[in-house]
Amino acid sequence: MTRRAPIRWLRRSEGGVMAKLEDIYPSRVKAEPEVAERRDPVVYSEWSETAPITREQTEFFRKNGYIVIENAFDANELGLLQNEGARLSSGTANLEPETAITEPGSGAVRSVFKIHKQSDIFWRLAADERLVSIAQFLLGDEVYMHQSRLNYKPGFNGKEFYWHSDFETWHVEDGMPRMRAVSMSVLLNENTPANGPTMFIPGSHERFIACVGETPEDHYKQSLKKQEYGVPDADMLAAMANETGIAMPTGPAGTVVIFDCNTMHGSNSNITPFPRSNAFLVYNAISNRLLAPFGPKKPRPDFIAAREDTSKMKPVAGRISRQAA
Ligand code: 6CS
Ligand code: FE
Repeated sequence: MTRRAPIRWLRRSEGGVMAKLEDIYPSRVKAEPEVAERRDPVVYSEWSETAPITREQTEFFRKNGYIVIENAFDANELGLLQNEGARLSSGTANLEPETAITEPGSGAVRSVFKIHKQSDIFWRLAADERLVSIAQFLLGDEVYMHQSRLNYKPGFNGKEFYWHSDFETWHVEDGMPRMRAVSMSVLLNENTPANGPTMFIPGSHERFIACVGETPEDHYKQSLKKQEYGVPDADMLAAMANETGIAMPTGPAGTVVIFDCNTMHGSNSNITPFPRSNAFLVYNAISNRLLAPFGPKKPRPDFIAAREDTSKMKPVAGRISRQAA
């Protein structure tokens, strides 16, 4: 039984009249976790021969909430991306200070955010037609970059990302209205079963897990290092994992793992010598731009949740090269 969510006022007036917007995915408001059915499509477009992915890939994504695209980028492109990734974490890239996140317990770089705005090469990757065309197809709309980040998961020091749904955070803390966003993880190093690849619970995207616990002030300052709010409870996770198992896509650098904004995922710490650096690009539908957060009053900063530049992305064809960045 889907409990009707409390009516909430839209904090952005439409032509002077405050429109009411129902929060259909309330979370962090109850003392007990809850499960609600997804109330949004997974694939927003009809498949046809002109689609950028096969019918099988489309149906796999609809059912499981993720797909794997192999060999999307060639060795030359990967060399450019890997060198650029190293430059961004070197301390000499003149980054916006808040965008570089270190690992809890060490000074190792955990993530660099907003890479599409701080690097021509990563801007070019984000705008690549091979990625944007799939995002447009899955979301059935023009798209913009909601968030980009390079998660380095360095050898020995790369700590885990506990289980979570990105959408739960993006809805509660960023005001993302509906499930109409998709993440693309471009593997810059080989992801093996040993060095902390992203794990998914297949089919979990079809349920919205409402979490407990009130969001702390400036939560992102903690959550980007180690997320402790907006994470599902163990019973819920166990039930889902027992139902459909845990998938752990691995593959060589150049593989792209695409997953729905609401697919439950996480990854283990990396105690191997081999880094697991992946570039994450989050495409949001133009029709799904952020409103006021459904939880805390204060929106998160632009480097995590784009509000300043939500212009539609124009896909760029061809291979990534130093000149064409
Ligand atoms: O809060 C966020 O937006 C970030 N946190 C996680 C664990 N995944 C999505 C994103 O990187
Ligand atoms: Fe995530």
